[in-house]
Amino acid sequence: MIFSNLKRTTCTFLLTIFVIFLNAVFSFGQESKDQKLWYKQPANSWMKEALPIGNGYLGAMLFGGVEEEHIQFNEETLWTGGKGEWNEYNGGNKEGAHKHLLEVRRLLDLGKYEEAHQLANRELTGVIKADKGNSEWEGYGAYQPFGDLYVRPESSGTVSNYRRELNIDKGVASVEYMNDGVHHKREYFANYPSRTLVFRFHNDKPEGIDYVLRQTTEHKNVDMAFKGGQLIMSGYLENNGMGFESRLVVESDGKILPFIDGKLTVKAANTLTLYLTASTDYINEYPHYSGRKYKELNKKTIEIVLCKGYDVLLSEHITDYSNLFSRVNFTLDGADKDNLPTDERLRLYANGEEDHTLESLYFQYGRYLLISSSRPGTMPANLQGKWNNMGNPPWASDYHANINIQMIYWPAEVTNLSECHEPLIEYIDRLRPPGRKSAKDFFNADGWIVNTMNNPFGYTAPGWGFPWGFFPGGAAWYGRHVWEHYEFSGDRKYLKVKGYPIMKEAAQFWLDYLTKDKDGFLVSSPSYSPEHGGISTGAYMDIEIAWDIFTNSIKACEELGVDNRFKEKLAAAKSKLLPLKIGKWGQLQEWKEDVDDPTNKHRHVSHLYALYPGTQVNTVRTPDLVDAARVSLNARGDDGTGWSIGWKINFWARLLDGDRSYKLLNRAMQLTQVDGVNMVDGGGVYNNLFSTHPPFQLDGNMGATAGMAEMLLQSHSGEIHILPAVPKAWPTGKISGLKARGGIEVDIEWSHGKLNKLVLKSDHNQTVKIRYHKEVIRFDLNAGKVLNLDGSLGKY
Ligand code: FUC
Repeated sequence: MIFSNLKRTTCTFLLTIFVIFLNAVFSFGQESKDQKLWYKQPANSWMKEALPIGNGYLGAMLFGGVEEEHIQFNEETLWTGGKGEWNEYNGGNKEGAHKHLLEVRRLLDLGKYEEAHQLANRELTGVIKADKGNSEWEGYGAYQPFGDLYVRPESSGTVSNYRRELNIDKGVASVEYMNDGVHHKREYFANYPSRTLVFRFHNDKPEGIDYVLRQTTEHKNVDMAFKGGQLIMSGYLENNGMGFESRLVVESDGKILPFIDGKLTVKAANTLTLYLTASTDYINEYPHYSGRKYKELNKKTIEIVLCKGYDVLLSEHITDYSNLFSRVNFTLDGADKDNLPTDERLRLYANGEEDHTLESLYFQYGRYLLISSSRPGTMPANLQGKWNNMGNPPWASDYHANINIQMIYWPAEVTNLSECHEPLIEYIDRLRPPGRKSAKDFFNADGWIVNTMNNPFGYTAPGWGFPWGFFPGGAAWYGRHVWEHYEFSGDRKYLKVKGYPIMKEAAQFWLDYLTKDKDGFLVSSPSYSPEHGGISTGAYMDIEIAWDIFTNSIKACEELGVDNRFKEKLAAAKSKLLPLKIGKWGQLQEWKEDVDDPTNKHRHVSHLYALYPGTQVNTVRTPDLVDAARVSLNARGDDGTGWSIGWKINFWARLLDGDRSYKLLNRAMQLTQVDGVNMVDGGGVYNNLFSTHPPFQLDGNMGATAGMAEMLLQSHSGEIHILPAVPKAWPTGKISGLKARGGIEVDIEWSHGKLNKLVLKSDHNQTVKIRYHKEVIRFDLNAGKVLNLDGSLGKY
């Protein structure tokens, strides 16, 4: 669709006024110096060097090559798997599997663990296509790359002053260099309101230069055509027939020649602007998960994009993005090494040089990645956010619910990005229909469950092998997110209409699933501590998760004044849960039996769920259990995969040991070049600040961001704890815009390790307890008014 000049002018005029208004409201770009990742050379490696941009729907990795720019891109719903691949696919569910449950339990009661495991592993596993074909994820599906865009600017002679950067205050990436006396500048951004990726190539050669553009995809069955100024790539996945289409608008002041041999040449141009959108026929609706009119959607998107044009899209993007990003400012005292490229800073950091600005940059980068991969109306961020360049990615790049997806969302509320949490909650809600069937099929229970691996096609059954695949606790753990979204926002309507129904059903499953042990305590049988150890009755993570969903559902009933009888049932079950136990070497037990191995360094530390993200074990009410958690954590050590180290930053913050949290943060930020898959002592970051398991997983980034917030502010035990775990390494700093439960915005300033200034804002009247060290004081917060406190919690 080509717009007439008149139409374009009118529409641009109206939009410009709109954007001027937005700019006035948010006055972006006037802040102090912007935070950036920057490099003196293009990227070679997708995983370690390329820079990510994204708008939730679409993601792109930018390489910044001089001779050829490579932009690899994704659309969040392009997945193999589902009914399209295999008509019998039904979320892994297996009718009647529960008939074997009693026998598994009986064997466990007799102590016949191996037999119980064999039976469970045969009968309680999810159904997956037997023929694994040529992909590990055949029958289950995997997140797919969409395509690759290559742009070759005519170039010759030497290149100087090269700079590749990602400005995370604005969400804009750029590349700049001189080539043979010509200045080249590229700008890239991912606009969320207009669902588009935008790339601009500019040079100042008076007569312009030529650009050659091509687009590829690894998928077969694809048509590529250039029509009306748009490169349209459409096709369907061979695996499941999923239809997809991308549209790339090519705009230039040069002459666009005919599309020949898959290439488009733009002659004598000073500016080449590309607008890219893509979508598929996927919809997140059980049981078919298809039916989106994706071609119409793309057409409409492009109409709007053409109407807006580059400047409007850029302003709209910066306004939209920085409205979220700028809510939190974090400054740590120390030399600002922004004059050094990020890879150089990482090398120095690995050599032991102090760089606190790099740490605050890493904190903010987590927020950048969340905003870029999870926005209202999108799918939630998966293991790699929205960025993936492999047809057969590690762990399908899916939604793992035994730590990973939860960790990705840990920073959402506390770092003031509540809206970015919404896609997870929406996804959780939509897992309920298949999850109900899983609860019935496998356990003859009401309520709903998910297990370890979830995909976009409602896979909620246990995985197809145990121990890794068995984790019905996933849904109740999701319930913590649903509840926290309420705790932080105070949105009762949300709790009533969406949150509580999800939680209630998740709690219902545990009411049904728990059984009495011989001492009359409620335990989960069978259970496996996630990916660690064998089958058991009463792996403590289950008990802790049940405690959590019962506790929070009871609170929700009270808040809403509903379901009194159900609430009483929950309270009765909660009082009979197997109590947490301290074992023979002072550890918090991982299982009902006192069998923990003090030399075990396993990456999962599931039994400390009660410490973080749970609240059952906390310094205010359960000091003995806190000590036991510390013993367990010391035994597990400070190594692990990216996410495991991320979790430990948070654990130590909850144990109020800021120096240990800091040690782990420092460990998490060690530069590494290791790729492949490392299950034991991986961790670290690549040059592009992606955290690695290895391989790259978004959870490690987000665990660290959440951990830093947790070091500075906690609000999980009925009080707002200021600087609970600030490390000696951060004697002076300030952070503003963090959120405490109750929807309270908190600004903190400290110097020489001591609080200087505290500012609290609430949008409704409430009374809060503020803790600073041993001091706890009550304050009334008045709606819309600011409470200013000094370092001794005195009002001023
Ligand atoms: C869990 C972890 C693995 C990995 C995978 C994606 O299963 O045990 O380490 O992170 O998720």
